[in-house]
Parts: sequence; structure tokens; C-alpha cells
Amino acid sequence: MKIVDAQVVVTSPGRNFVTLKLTTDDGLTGLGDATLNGRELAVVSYLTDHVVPLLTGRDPHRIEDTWQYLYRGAYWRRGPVTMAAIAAVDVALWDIKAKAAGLPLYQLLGGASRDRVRAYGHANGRDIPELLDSVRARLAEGYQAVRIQSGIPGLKAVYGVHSTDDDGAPVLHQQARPLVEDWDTDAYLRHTPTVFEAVRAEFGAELPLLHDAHHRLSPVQAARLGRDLEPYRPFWLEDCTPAENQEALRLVRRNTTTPLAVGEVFNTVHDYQTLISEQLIDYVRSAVTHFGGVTPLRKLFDYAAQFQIRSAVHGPEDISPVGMAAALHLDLAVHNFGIQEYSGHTPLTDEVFRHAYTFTDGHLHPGEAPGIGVELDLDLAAAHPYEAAYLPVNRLQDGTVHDW
Ligand code: CS2
Ligand code: MG
Repeated sequence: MKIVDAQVVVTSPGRNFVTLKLTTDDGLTGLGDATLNGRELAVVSYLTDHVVPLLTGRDPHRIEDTWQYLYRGAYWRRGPVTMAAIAAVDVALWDIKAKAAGLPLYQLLGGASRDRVRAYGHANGRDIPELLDSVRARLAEGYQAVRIQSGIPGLKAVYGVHSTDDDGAPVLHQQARPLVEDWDTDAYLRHTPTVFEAVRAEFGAELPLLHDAHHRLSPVQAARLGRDLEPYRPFWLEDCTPAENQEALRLVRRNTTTPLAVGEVFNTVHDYQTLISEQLIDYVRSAVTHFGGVTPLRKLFDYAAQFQIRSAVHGPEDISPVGMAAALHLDLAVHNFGIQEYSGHTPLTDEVFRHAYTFTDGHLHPGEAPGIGVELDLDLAAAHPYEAAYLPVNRLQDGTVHDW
């Protein structure tokens, strides 16, 4: 079998997605997600100009060799653009291999280790009453675990909360130029425990509550927040501090028993080396799309399992249904599965990417379709062309740029 065609498809059914479609001489096709939110066209060029020319003629069954060829052969390694491009090739090849075997991908990854995949959803509100309504809405949709993000008194627009303009109209998270959000760490540290207090008072002690600090705290501030949240028993505190400095988590870990989740912006095992080997975290968050594909992410989960660390694949709406489907096959198969983030997509996105995976009673399943179980409607995709869209930029009250 040989790869005879490779297409890079950019579509924007409400938000931008980049998809690689490979076709073999047997007529089999495979899809891979290469979406990098806010930098999509960089990955399009990496694939189109530097990877696609190397793929035609290759044996699609040689997945490990192709991965090593693209990773080591580029000389310049790691980073989100490179690893998103390699991920798209890797997932498309696994899609082809599983289709050739007539099996859903999870069967090639060792088969099911569980019957279904627990998900968590996003609840947010500009204030606590609105957040409580949002939690109710997620529970009504069947979610059995919820991430809670709240507005902060005195701040106009913060991460994870859909803001509105002065006329009350929703302000889009992503715009043609970066939206400027404002931040005050002290206000956030004062307010967040009151948010957990209110949600626990309303929904009780059992509901798993997750929270994302989105890289914004110093280690001592993260330790303070972790300790202040302990009475509310969070399921996890995510990205509490920028973790490129992996050693920073040692101070946090020494000062709180709040479980820690890190890694959605990480793209190789080297980013986690200290965090995992010193058990500084409890969940690894990388997505298939940003970690180089199924091949390396499976290896990461197996490494993490030696340290009792579990998977928690990143799954917001900017991971396409192709990336989500690939994650679900891994989630079903690996032993040290933790939880799967799932925001869902718009109905139009689900039309462009028709998928076999399902969401029922707060759990997901990849389905039994051969491959990863996603079909891309090229005509509908073409009807929704790319639109420039940037992630917001975050500034402190004095105007200093801060982590977003
Ligand atoms: C967030 C993401 O879901 C999460 O945990 O950190 O929504 C993140 O903000 C986006 O993926 C950035 O593109
Ligand atoms: Mg996050």
C-alpha cells in the first residue's frame, strides 16, 4: 500500500480547523487534526511546504518509522507547530491502518480497558449566580464533572468567561486582532475560594469540580490557591503556574494536596520529565493534536502510569472532532485514563466532521466505525473558508502583559 495523495484542508465552521487527509493507492483515506488555535496557517505551511512532498509514495503502515522520519529528519525539533503537523500525519496513518484492519482504532491500541470515557464540561459565569446557572445547564446535559470559571469583581473580561460589551452583546473569544483581557492576581486569589464555596453550597460535596488557573500564578501564589481550595476538595487545579519551569511545581506540591493538572501546551515528553519523575502533578493534559499524535501520546501515558499519574486529554472546542475522536480511542484503551475534557462543537462543525463518537450521561465513546470514525465533508468544509482569529492577550491593571 502507498500514499498517493495528501490534502491540507482549512475550514472555519464557526472557528478555524486544519485537517490533513491522506489517500492510499487502495482508496483508503485517513484524517489527522493539525489545528493550532491562533496560529493555524503556520501549521498549514509546515505541512504543505515541508511534509506533504515527503509523504507520497510512503507505506502508510509504517507509522512509527514515519513518525521518527518526520521528527528526527527535520533536525529542528519540538514546538507546537512542528508537533501539530506530525500529529496530523500520525493520526491519519492510524486511521488508515485501522480501516485496513476493519477495526475501530482502540482495538489496535490494546482494546477497551473500560466501557465508556468520563467527560468534564465547562461552566462559567460573569458572576456567581450566572456560574451556578451554567453548572445547572451542564448537569442537565448529563455532565458528571464540571470545570468552573468565574468573572472577577472589578475586571472586565477574564479567561473562560464569555464577556459582553457595554450594550450586553457577547464579545467573541477570538477576533481578527487579539482581544485584550484584564487581570489582577490578588483579586483572583481572593475571589476564587468564594466561588468554590458558593458552588459547593449549591451542589454539594460530591460533584467533581475542576478549575483552570491558565498559567497565571507564581509558584507561591499557586501554593496559596491550592491550599485555600483544599476545604472544597477540587478534582484538580489546572495550569496553576507556567510550567516551562518544571521545578516551580516542587514548591506548589510541597504546600498543597490539591491535585494538579498540567500540560495542554506541552508537545513532547521532555516538557514533562521532572513533573512526572518527581510526581509533581496528578494529570497530564496534552492533546493528540499538539503532542505529535497517538504514537507519542500513548508512550507518554505509559511513562506517566509508572508514577501513578493519569491522562486528561485537552478537549476544548479548538480541538477538532478529528482530534477528539483520536483522543477517545486512546482514552478507551489506556489503563491510566483519568478524565476527558469535552466542550462539544457547533452543529455546523459536526456536519463538516461527521463523527461516530457519542456523548451520553456525561460519558463519551469513540464508536465502532473502522478507523477513528470521522468523515470530512470536503464541499461543506470549502463553503466555510479560513478567517483570521487570534487568542486574547492578557494585561495587568498597569498595562503589563501577563500570561493568558
Ligand atoms: C483551556 C483551553 O480547555 C482548557 O483547559 O486551557 O480552552 C485553552 O484556553 C484553549 O485551548 C486555547 O486555545
Ligand atoms: Mg487549560
